[in-house]
Amino acid sequence: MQPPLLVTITFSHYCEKARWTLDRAGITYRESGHLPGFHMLAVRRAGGYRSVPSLITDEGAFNDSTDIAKWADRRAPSAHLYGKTDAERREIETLEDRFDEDFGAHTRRWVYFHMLPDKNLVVRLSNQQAAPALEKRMLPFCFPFIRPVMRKAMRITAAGAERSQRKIDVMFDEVGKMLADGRPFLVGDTLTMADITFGSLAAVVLDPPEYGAPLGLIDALPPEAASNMRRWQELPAAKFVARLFRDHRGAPARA
Ligand SMILES: N[C@@H](CCC(=O)N[C@@H](CS)C(=O)NCC(=O)O)C(=O)O
Repeated sequence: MQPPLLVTITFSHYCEKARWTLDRAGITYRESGHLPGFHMLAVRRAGGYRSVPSLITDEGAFNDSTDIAKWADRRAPSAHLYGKTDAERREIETLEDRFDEDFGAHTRRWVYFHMLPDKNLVVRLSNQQAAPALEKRMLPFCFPFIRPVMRKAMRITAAGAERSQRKIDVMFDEVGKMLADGRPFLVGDTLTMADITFGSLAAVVLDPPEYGAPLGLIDALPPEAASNMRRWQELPAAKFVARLFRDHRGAPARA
């Protein structure tokens, strides 16, 4: 039997959430990494539905990072992805949903707002990814068509990016307050989906070196955006993310 196939946009933070989850659960998988835009065909071909991450398993396709986490939890209960008690599970599920809905879309929009104007940066970053050579060759020609589609789909405007920046500030503040009592993880005494979700979705604005695909944005984005990332990196919630990546991102279980 083939290991499950994870279809990704390599540098996408929801995809990092899925990769980290599978790695943490010790589940061996193959990754089929793609560039934005090109992922649509790849995911449909593999048997998924449009967006990534999509995990193709012998039980069918799972098209959402949380569904992938729930599947991994059933396969590897001893990883305690959803904690050790029912009360912890409820808290973790609530946090995971909040981070997915109120945070992930904002870190992504903020980064894309600063990245998309610079075609050379997008091409350079894409060339570093573990993605098909044909996609890399086609990107410089297709990017002028892909960029407006991305801007429209994610409502990437100056006003939107400003709103996202405020939302990121608020979430970092809120998580910083949770951590102020010195807890080692957001919920309970072990790494759970609350930490993996927050860490992954924050990572694109913090640039931890252990991220599961090349990022290196802090040195590549315009100075104003980079200095904002440096400001965020100093916050307690960001230092927590840096520690999660350093101590718990772990060796990949990819096939
Ligand atoms: N709620 C979904 C969000 C996934 C998502 O937004 N994926 C983006 C990449 S970061 C995507 O595939 N966008 C392109 C599309 O929908 O075609 C999850 O947690 O998996």
